[in-house]
Amino acid sequence: MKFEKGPILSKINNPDDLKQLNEQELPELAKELRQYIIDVVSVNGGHFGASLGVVELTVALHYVLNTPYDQLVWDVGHQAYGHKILTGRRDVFPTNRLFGGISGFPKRDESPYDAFGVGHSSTSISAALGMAVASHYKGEADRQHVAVIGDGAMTAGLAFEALNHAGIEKSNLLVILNDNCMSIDPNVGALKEYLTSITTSKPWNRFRDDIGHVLGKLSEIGPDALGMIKKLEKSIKGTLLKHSNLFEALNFRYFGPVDGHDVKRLARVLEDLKNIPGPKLLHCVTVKGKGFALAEKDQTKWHAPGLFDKITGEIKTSKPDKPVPPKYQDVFGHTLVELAEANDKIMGITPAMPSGSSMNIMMKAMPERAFDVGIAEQHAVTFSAGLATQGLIPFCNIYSSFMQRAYDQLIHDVAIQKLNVVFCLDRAGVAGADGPTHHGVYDMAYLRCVPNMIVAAPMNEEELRNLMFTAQQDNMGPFAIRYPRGKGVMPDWKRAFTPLTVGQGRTICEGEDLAILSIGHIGNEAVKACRELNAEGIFPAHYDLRFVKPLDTALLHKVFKKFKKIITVEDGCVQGGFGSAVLEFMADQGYQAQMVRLGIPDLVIEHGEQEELWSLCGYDSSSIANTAKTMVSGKTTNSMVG
Ligand SMILES: Cc1ncc(C[n+]2csc(CCOP(=O)(O)OP(=O)(O)O)c2C)c(N)n1
Repeated sequence: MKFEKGPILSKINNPDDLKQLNEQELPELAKELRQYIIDVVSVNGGHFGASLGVVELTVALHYVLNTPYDQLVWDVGHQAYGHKILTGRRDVFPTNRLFGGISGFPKRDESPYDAFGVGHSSTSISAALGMAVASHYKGEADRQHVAVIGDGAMTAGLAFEALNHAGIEKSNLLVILNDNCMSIDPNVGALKEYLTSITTSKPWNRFRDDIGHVLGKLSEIGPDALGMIKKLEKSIKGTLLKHSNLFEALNFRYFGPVDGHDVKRLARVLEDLKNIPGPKLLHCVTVKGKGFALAEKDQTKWHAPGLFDKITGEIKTSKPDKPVPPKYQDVFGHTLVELAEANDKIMGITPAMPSGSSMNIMMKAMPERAFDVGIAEQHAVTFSAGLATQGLIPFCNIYSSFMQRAYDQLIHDVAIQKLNVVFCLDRAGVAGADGPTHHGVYDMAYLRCVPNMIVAAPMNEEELRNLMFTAQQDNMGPFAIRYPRGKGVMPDWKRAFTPLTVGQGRTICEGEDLAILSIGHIGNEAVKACRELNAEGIFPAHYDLRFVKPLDTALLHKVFKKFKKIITVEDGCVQGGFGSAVLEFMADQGYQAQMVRLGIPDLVIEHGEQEELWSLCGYDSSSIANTAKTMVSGKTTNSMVG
C-alpha cells in the first residue's frame, strides 16, 4: 500500500534536512507528520495516541539537537513513531511492527538515532544519565543528553532512583516530562495529583510566565542570560516556598509547564536549555491523541486501537457469524469478580494495566478491593505480600515480561514467606507485534526454580477458571498462573468451577508411537498436530501437564515407562523451562528416552504475529507434527532446539 506524504515531510530524509527548514515551516511539518502517522497506523495498527501527542516535541527536538551525536532517549518508546519517521525510516514506516519490518520501539541496531533500546517503561532517565556521565568522563562537554518520559512512566521507582542519582551528578542531562495525565488508563497516584496542582496552581503559573518570558530569548539577551535566569529563579523561589517543587528538591532545575503543542516555542525553549548546565527538567504539557478528535476523547481506547477508518474513526472489528472464544484476559477479569463475590478475602492488584489485564472489571465492580498502583511492578508484588500477611488473598496480575521487574520481591517478599499471593501472568509466551521486550519468554524458567512456588498454565478457558478457583483456597501459598495474549478456544467458557489437584495433569489422548507433553494454551497446537498425524497413521499420546511445578510425577512415570520417544511443547524458553523440568525428571529417575524439547530457543525472537513466531520457533502444529514424523521414522530431528 502506498502512503502519501506532505510536501515538506517528503523532503525530510533525516534531521539534517529538518534543520534546513525555517521556524515558520515547523507547524506545517508537524501537521504532515501527524497525518502520516494516522494514515499508516490506521491500516497497520500499533500505538497511536502517544505518538500523536509528541509530534511537536519530536519535531522541535530533532530541529534543535544534533542527533545522533546528542543522545535522545525515549521512555517506553511507544511514542517514537515521529522520531522514526524523521530519522531515516519514513519510507519503511509502513512495515512498522510487521514480521520482518521495523520495530515498534526504538532499537539500537535499527538506527544510530535510537540511542537506547526500550519497550519497558521508566528506564530513560537512568540510561540518559549513564550517557551523560560517560560524556563528562570523556570530556565531551558539547554533548546533550535528553530523556523524554511520560507522567505514567514517571510513577515507577526506577525513574525516582534515577532522579535521585542525577541530582548529585553535575552531568548535562535534560529530562522532558511529557505530562498528558494519562498512562494507558488515566494515570494514578499522588505524583499525578502533584503534577496537576503544578499545572493549575497560581504561583506556578506566575513562575511559568516569568521563566517563559526569558526562556526562548536567551540568545537575544546575550552573555548575561544565565545570570538572569539564576536571579529570576532565586526571586521566584521566594514566592514558591509554600509550594516547593519536588524536582527542585532533588537538585534539578525545573522549567515549565510549557505548551507541548507550540512547536516554534518548544524549539526556542530547547535551544536555550542547551546552554543551561547540570540536571534540568522541562515540564511539557501535551494531549494524548492530539489532532485526532476521537483519540483525544477516549484516550485509553486509542492508546493502541487496532485498525480503523481514518475518516470516520470506526475501529475495525471482524463480525463473526458464530460465537468466538473470549480473550484469556477477559476470562480472568470476569472470573476474578465471580470468585471475589463469594470470597471476601480476594483483592485485585494491577501495576498500570487495568484495561490490558481486564482488572478494570473488578475495579469497576468492587472499587474498594481492586488497585491500580501505577507502573510499579515491584511495589505491586510487595504490596500484595503485605495484604497476604493479613489473611487476604491478592490476585496480582502482571504481564509475564513486566514481572521480570519484580523478581526479588517475588522471592524475598512472597515465596520465602510462603504467602498466599496469586500471580496471574498475562501475555505469557510470544506476545506478537510488540516484540522481544514484551515476549513472556522466561517466566516458567524463572519461577520453577523458586521454592514454595506453584506454577501452572491453563490449556483453555475452563482450566484458567479452575486454576483461579484452586489458587484462592486457603493456605495454597504462592501460586502463579500464566496464560497468553489473545483468545482461548472455548466460546462456551463459563462453566461451573471444579477444584484441581495441584500437580496433576490430564490425558488428552492415549497413543502408541510417541508421547507429546504440553503445557498451557500451546497444547492446542499439539491437538492439531495429533489430528494431522492420525491421518497419516501415526498415533501419539498427548498429555496436558497443567503444572510446571509441581510436576505430575505419577503421569511422567507412566509416560517414561511406556514411551521411548517424547516431545515437550511450551510457549516459553526451552532453557530451564517446562521441557527442562521433564528432562531433569528423566535423568533423576534413571529413564532413557529420545526427547525433543520444542519452545523458544536461546535467541532474541523479533516481532510478528504469534502464529508466525510459533512457526519460526518450531512449535506450531505443523512443526510439532513434522518433529513427530521425523522421530517416528527414526531420523534425527532438525528442529531449532532438538
Ligand atoms: C515496566 C512496564 N510496565 C508496563 C508497561 C505498559 N505500558 C506501556 S505504555 C504505558 C503507559 C505509559 O504512560 P506514559 O509514560 O504517561 O506515556 P503516554 O502513553 O501517556 O504517552 C504502560 C503502562 C510497560 N511498557 N513497561
